[in-house]
Amino acid sequence: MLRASKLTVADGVFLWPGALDMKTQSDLVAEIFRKIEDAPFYRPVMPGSGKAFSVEETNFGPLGWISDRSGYRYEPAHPVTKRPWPSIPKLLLNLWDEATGYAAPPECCLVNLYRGPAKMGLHQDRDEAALGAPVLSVSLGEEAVFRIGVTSRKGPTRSVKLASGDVLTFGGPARLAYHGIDRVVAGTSRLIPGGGRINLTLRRITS
Ligand code: MD3
Ligand code: FE
Repeated sequence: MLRASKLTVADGVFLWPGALDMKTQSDLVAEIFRKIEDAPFYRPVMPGSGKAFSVEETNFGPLGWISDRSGYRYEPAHPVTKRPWPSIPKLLLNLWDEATGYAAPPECCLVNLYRGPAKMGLHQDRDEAALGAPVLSVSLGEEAVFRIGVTSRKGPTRSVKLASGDVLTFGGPARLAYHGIDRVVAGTSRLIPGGGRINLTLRRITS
């Protein structure tokens, strides 16, 4: 499945550009849109302030990452429908095995939808007990300007363009690196119905 060669972006960060071919990408998008009939995208809000995210989100898997006025956490059910999250697509479980070789399966597939000016500020992913496990990201649709730094907020950062079908993994020294999405480049793909970009992030939560 990982057609492309593996590039090292930084210590612990690996990129497979164009890992998923077009057919695999469109099958995956079709599966995502079937599953979101049961678990629709919603707009999370920031802890404390209650300010809305510009990104819309949903999850697949036994645990979903959510944000609301009380904080960030993992929950077994959708905050709006109260139903359990749909299962993680089999293709993504296979991709996790192939790309990470990690012994335990991912428990969360966070689905981020970027439309128009949506972006994601520089942050760390640190709500998981299993910080020894890597994180895997799949980009679909329009290109994104991804920023990756180091484990301190004020350290140096670099920009990497992420295109549809690209797969990235973050482990070891990169697991707690600051990262974010500066912007999405409109008009670079027609893969997503209604336009924009979808990112799938697979994570192990429990140790
Ligand atoms: C680097 N999402 O949901 S995925 C997130 O494209 C998130 O939607 C971005 O950051 C997106 O938390 C970036 C790439 C990513 C994911 C997890 C990481 C990069 C990471 C964890 C550690 C270091
Ligand atoms: Fe993140």
